[in-house]
Amino acid sequence: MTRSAKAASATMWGKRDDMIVREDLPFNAEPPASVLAAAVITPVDTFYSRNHGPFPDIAPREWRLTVGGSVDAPLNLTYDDLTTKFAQHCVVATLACAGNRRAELLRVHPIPGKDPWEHGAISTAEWCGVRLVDVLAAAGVRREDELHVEFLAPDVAQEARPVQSYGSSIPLNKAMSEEVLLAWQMNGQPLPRAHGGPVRVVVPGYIGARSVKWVTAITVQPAPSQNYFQAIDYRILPPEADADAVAEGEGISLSSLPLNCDILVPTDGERVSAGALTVRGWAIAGDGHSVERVDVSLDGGHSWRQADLRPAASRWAWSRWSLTVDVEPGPLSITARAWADTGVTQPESPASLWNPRGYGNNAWAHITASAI
Ligand SMILES: Nc1nc2c(c(=O)[nH]1)N[C@H]1C(S)=C(S)[C@@H](COP(=O)(O)O)O[C@H]1N2
Ligand SMILES: [Mo]
Repeated sequence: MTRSAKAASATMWGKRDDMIVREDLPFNAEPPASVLAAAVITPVDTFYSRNHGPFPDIAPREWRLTVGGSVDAPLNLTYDDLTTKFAQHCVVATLACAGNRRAELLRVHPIPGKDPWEHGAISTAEWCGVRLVDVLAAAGVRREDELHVEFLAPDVAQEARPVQSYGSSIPLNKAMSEEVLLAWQMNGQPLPRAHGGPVRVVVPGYIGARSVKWVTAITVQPAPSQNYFQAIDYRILPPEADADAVAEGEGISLSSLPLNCDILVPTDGERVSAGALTVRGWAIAGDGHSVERVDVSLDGGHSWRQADLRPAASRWAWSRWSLTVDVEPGPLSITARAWADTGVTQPESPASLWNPRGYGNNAWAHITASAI
């Protein structure tokens, strides 16, 4: 596909024309790192878009949501029911695709058939809607440990085996946490179709794959979803596994995001002026934890300096950091690592994390540039 055709698909879905379009259909696009760096709350036209099928086209008045399974009073809700019968809540939350930073993994060893996401399969928005726990309570959910909540959507994924519509699940304990929303607004606008409008699930702190867009069915059930994207995909397989031959339930299912950080400015290969250089990026800790420190190294991790860390907009949003350093003319190697309130820091190399589907890269962030 030509660059202009890809730019046309970005425009069609309300995205900036400098988005890096990985696939046209299904539409998969990430913003350039320097653009992502510009704002704490990512504008809708800049927010990454990750899809496994064509977008359903559901008018709010036609949309229905069923809530069933291990509940005493199954529900069949209209858009009006959802938006008027429950209290509204907003959460600033970062969504990150489990495949963000995959490009660094496939420079270790190839990962055929998977999009080579660089720095941009992560974005932050203010989401507004109702708490999933309020809807589950209205349905008389049985509060038993070990239950799971499955979300299903109508978009059909040709890549799934067998071909099926998108779905996934989260444990009931997480589903009952106040940060999990059924959202119909993103940054104060009606949720755009590309991001799951009219209504999507937002599961802050978990990989993006669990935030099911265009959700139409919620089922409380004794086991995780059998959907391809829960039972087969979005799992960390051992390096020697054949990703095309794994059975259901093999590998480690991804749920909460790992501690991670990245460098957005300067960008890979950029030529900057010698002298004062402000390095910028983000950091996030796992499932509701906080980032306590970010270190930056200009010598591959021999020595470190602490970056200035700004308070996160919420417990569920990335923390932004920056550090102004003095650089001499010549090649530049910039590395960053974050520390969480639990005292853990990130693994050093993508090589130690390589896995056949290229998920969960949270190695030290690293870019090279040059000063002139
Ligand atoms: N119905 C549906 N929901 C979905 C997906 C999808 O393909 N279909 N992709 C998931 C993945 S892998 C991610 S990372 C996020 C991306 O959300 P965004 O496109 O709003 O950025 O949506 C998730 N929800
Ligand atoms: Mo994702």
